[in-house]
Amino acid sequence: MAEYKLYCFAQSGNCYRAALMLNLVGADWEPVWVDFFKGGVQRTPDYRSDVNEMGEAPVLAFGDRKLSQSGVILTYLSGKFGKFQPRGEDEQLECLRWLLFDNQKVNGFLGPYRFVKTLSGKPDPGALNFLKPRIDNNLAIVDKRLEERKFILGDRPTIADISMCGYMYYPADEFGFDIPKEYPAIGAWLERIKAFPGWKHPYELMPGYPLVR
Ligand SMILES: N[C@@H](CCC(=O)N[C@@H](CS)C(=O)NCC(=O)O)C(=O)O
Repeated sequence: MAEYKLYCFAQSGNCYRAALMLNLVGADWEPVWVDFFKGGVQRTPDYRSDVNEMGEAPVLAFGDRKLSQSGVILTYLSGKFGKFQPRGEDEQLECLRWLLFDNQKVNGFLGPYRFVKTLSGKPDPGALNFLKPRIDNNLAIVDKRLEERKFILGDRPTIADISMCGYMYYPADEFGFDIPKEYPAIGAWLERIKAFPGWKHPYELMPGYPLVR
């Protein structure tokens, strides 16, 4: 039995952050498929009592512990494996600042946008019109930052990078816009991460692709 189990599904960039980190640090892990689309298993009372009271994936299970929130999972794994860690108080705070900005406003908007547009089966123009200008604004902020440095915090990759790339490797047609093309500094940074040993595309790394409705 693998040391780590990750509750996840292929279409989730939130889950991808954790799955990618597990692969990049060389952890002994296996996925547990969360039937998000058809079964909505994450909304059942059993999932909430046994897996995650917040009703979300990803969840990392090991020993008798369960961690949720990708930022917490990334923080735990970086400490455990001594990889992709921010060093010193200033870098730790800077890392947290980018994790929070990402969770709320970068991937925090990209995920719902793609879901509403492509995966929900019923695109809602009002929701898309609300999210798109915010996405444009926030991707431009990340792109500008990456014009000046190789990784989110500087010369060295940290969990801020692994968090920030969450939804950005999914196909452009699922968003209706091409992130690496429209934001060249983001595109070059995505290529740098892709070159890390252990990198895999979300659809290769997690179960549930292609989506069957
Ligand atoms: N901030 C959380 C977000 C997790 C999240 O929203 N996960 C989605 C799947 S991508 C979920 O499980 N949503 C619950 C639902 O819609 O029922 C994280 O980074 O782990």
